Amino acid sequence: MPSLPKDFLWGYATAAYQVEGSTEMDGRGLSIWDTFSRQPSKTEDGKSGDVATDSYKRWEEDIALMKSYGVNAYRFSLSWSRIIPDGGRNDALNRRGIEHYRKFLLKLRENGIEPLPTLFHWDLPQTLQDRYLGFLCKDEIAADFENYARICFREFGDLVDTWLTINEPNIFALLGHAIGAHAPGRSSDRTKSPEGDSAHEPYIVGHNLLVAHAHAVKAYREDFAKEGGKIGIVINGNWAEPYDDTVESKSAAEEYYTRATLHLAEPVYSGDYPALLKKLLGNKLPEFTLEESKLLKGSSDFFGLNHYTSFFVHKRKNPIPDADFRSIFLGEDVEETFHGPDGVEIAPEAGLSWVRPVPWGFKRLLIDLWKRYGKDIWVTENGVICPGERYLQRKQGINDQFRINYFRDYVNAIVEAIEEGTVVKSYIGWSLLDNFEWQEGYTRFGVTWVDFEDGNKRYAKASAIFMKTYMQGLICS
Ligand code: GBH
Repeated sequence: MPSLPKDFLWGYATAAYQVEGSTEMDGRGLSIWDTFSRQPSKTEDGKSGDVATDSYKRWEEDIALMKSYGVNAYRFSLSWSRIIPDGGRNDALNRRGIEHYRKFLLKLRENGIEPLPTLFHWDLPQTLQDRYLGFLCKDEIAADFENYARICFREFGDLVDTWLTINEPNIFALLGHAIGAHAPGRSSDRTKSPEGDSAHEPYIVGHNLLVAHAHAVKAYREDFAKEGGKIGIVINGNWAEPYDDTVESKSAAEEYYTRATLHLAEPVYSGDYPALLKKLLGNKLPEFTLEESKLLKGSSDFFGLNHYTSFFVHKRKNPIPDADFRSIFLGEDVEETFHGPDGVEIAPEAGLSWVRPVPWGFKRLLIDLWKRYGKDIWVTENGVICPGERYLQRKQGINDQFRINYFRDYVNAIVEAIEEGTVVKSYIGWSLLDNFEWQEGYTRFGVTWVDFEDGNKRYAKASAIFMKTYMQGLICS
């Protein structure tokens, strides 16, 4: 029974630093992820994206692979430091980087694969971090990001119909400027970073990311937009299910959801932070100027959603561990758990501690976001690692039944949400390839097994084969 619309886009996602490698090739400048992952003990086994899946060189092979998987869309990110090696508005362009992405975009189009490029997936040019602390400095970063965006619109705009500005501003703010687990690694924890203020910086960075996004969108709409052209931001959102029926649990879940999911989403649609967040944070939360608020309101043509998992949430039962900077950002009084009130877990464990398959939570999230903002939802990432997958050999590893079930159930949740009136336009799985999973080193989120020990050879996993038939069966012809 076909049940997804004819123009539904589906495929897989990656991000530049996680797959490209060739970090010194063709005039690329350094990004904060190069610098961060080269410091000792910042990533698992000291790994970096220096080689990654070697996709900067193997891009034609990647496109052929996607073609064989039957997808009609590919989400990837552009590396700012390949396009403007020093990043700033007065810095030189790098034609070789621009040429690479043009060839890449053309080839995708030739193969009937709709490109969904993201301008910024966390790999800020290092020079901008050195010059003015990157996203901590609002006016500078807004102007430099706008300039970079304009160059991309000008150079690639004829080949792109849908632009994504910034990937998961909430995660960049939290992990990069409070926990210190991601570049630029800032934190109040002095064992991690000589500088940083976890109680304040993530809110400032989150704010400035939104302002930068809004400037890029204004530039696009005024000077580059074409018939059918769209632009929007990508928000990471978890669903928070109240642990039980008590008032405490319900308000804890609301607080968690507001902080973790709505904080940097709502301003894009309403022009301001959620009222509850303002109440909870007081003057820790920066205020939008009138002009910023006007710029932001309506600055996304859709709701770009990255979603992986859901939690039960209740009022905190255990004291906050020292230096739990996650709580500073997500609520000091709330606690998330996979364990339900009756001792039953929300879902079985997967291959990483923070993700479990909860398709019903995804459905609730889709319906909630649709009701709140009434914007078409573009699912731009969703995925899982199978239990123990990281430690398997290829022969076992490619039989990723756990991922098949996850994808099938999450796609079915979309079908159900659509039946109930929600508009969902895409389903993009994370990821096309096993790749460099930031501080976790090399893991296996892909529908393609990459042999990191043997020349990065690619092998389709069972999930890639399953999805081809499953999605083609669901989409109306
Ligand atoms: C996505 O983030 C990223 O966009 C993508 O680059 C990444 O490869 C993919 O997920 C898979 O991880 O310290 O407790 O917050 C998803 C959101 C945010 C989920 C960070 C995992 C780490 C655990 N991620 N979080 S915690």
